[in-house]
Amino acid sequence: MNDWLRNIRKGVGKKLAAVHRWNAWMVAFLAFSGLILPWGVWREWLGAGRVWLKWLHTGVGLALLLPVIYYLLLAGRHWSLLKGRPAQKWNVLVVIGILAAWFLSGVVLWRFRFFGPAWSNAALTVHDAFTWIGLPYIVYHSLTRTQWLKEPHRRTVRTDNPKKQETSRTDAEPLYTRRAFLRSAIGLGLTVALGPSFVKWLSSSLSSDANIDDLVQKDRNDLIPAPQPAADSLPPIGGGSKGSFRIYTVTPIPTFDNSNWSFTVDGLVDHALKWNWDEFVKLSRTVQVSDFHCVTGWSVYNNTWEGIPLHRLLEQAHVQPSATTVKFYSGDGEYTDSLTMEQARMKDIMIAVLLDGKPIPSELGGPVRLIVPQMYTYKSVKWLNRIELIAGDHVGYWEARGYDKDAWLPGAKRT
Ligand SMILES: Nc1nc2c(c(=O)[nH]1)N[C@H]1C(S)=C(S)[C@@H](COP(=O)(O)O)O[C@H]1N2
Ligand SMILES: [Mo]
Repeated sequence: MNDWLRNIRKGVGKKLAAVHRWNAWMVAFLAFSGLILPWGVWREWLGAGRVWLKWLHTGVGLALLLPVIYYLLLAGRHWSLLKGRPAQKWNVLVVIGILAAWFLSGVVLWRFRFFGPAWSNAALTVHDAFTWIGLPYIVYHSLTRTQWLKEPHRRTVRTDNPKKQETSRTDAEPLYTRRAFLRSAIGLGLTVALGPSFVKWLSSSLSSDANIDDLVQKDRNDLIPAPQPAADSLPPIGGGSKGSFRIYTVTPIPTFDNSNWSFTVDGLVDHALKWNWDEFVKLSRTVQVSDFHCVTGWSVYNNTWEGIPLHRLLEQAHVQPSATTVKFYSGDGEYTDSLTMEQARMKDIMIAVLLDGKPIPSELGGPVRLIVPQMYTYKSVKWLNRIELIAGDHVGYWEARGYDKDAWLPGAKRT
């Protein structure tokens, strides 16, 4: 695309340069916002701003269609300008391919409700994969094209003084090696900087192992005695979870031991309930297998959860007729969510204590987390330690920040 500069005085050249500039700025913004969005530290820091940033990312992503369409209208003429320059032609094709993959997978992620978890999941993998391929490519492309890396005779090509061009050209010769060196240095630097994260991403997305074992190993919770898995839990009747949990938290990960953990059911109930860990692990549990779908597009399938069905605790506490909402509190002191009374009576909602026969590790919300299989998992409060029955509405953490109050999965049974 160096040719553009040479053809800059021609109309097409100017238009192409403008398209390129617009496209570059939009991609830069998308890269920046796209990298920040899933990043734990930023999730916490951005709070409500994250939802805005997500909308902006989506909006700019959709608007990316404009420069691409405009380019396609000019493409014929651009192509003839690139005659005899296969490398440049390849560059155009690669960039358009990357943009198309980002765009199409982005549309699926944007319309996740229409496409459902299986498609969103595939789309997220594609979106991520092309970030790993596309970003280094584009960063390399823009770095090696900055003015200071170019041969001086390119830089002075615009001058009308032939003498000056002449001198530049001669001066330029020794610099060519410097340019080549810098290019390889940038390539190498990018490989070293991004390679390890790429390999890590690749292996985690290819392996079906959720690494739950690792998390259980280094679990920072210290609750004694450990819950003993039921026969259906170990070996897990679901055959073991498939996929990787992404560890989401809006606070630092809280840890618990016997001295600071308890579980409460209170509010509009006849019998408020409170257990310490010793008492809580003795409550009888059931086992269920369900899928876990985050609204941002990743899923973990076939999780075998063992725990206490929510409806059983509600019956035990005798919910008063005036209660309309069940409010769930996280032991992180920050995160809450709610279900209507009717939703909360669904038989598959579980106060989970074990995952695939092992104690739920602190990263994944242990010792106890909520599981609402028929809804997106922002409803599945981690580090659950209190259930309050209230009259009126409660707007949960993410719902206050723009998430849909209706978290039903497509095709949910709702009973
Ligand atoms: N306390 C608490 N619970 C939470 C969250 C959180 O940030 N804090 N994130 C929710 C979201 S959006 C998802 S997708 C799941 C993620 O669960 P995981 O971190 O175990 O993968 O937890 C949900 N429950
Ligand atoms: Mo989520």
